[in-house]
Amino acid sequence: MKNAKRILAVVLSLAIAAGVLVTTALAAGTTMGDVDFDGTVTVEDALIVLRATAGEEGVSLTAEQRAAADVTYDGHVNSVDALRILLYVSGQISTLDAVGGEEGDDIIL
Ligand SMILES: [Ca+2]
Repeated sequence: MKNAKRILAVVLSLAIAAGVLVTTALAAGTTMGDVDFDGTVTVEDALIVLRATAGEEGVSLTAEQRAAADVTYDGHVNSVDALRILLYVSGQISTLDAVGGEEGDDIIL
């Protein structure tokens, strides 16, 4: 588990270093991935999910946030959801609406 957290931390750090701090607008009516409800899916949303699922003190998700954060649609919120949000923000996957990705996506989770 510690190794998984370390790997994810490295992935997130590299992604941020690569300049993926790009804001991606959501389709109308879609809020999946927008964990802080500011109207856009950003790296900040992924970091909130990661910090909460890593058990960082003082960081937790409300039921509404958990619903928005479960972008793998498995009923659980974990680091994979954070990673999927990050992949979406960085353009590696084209949607958070359905698991499996679409043709042309670089990575399919
Ligand atoms: Ca957001």
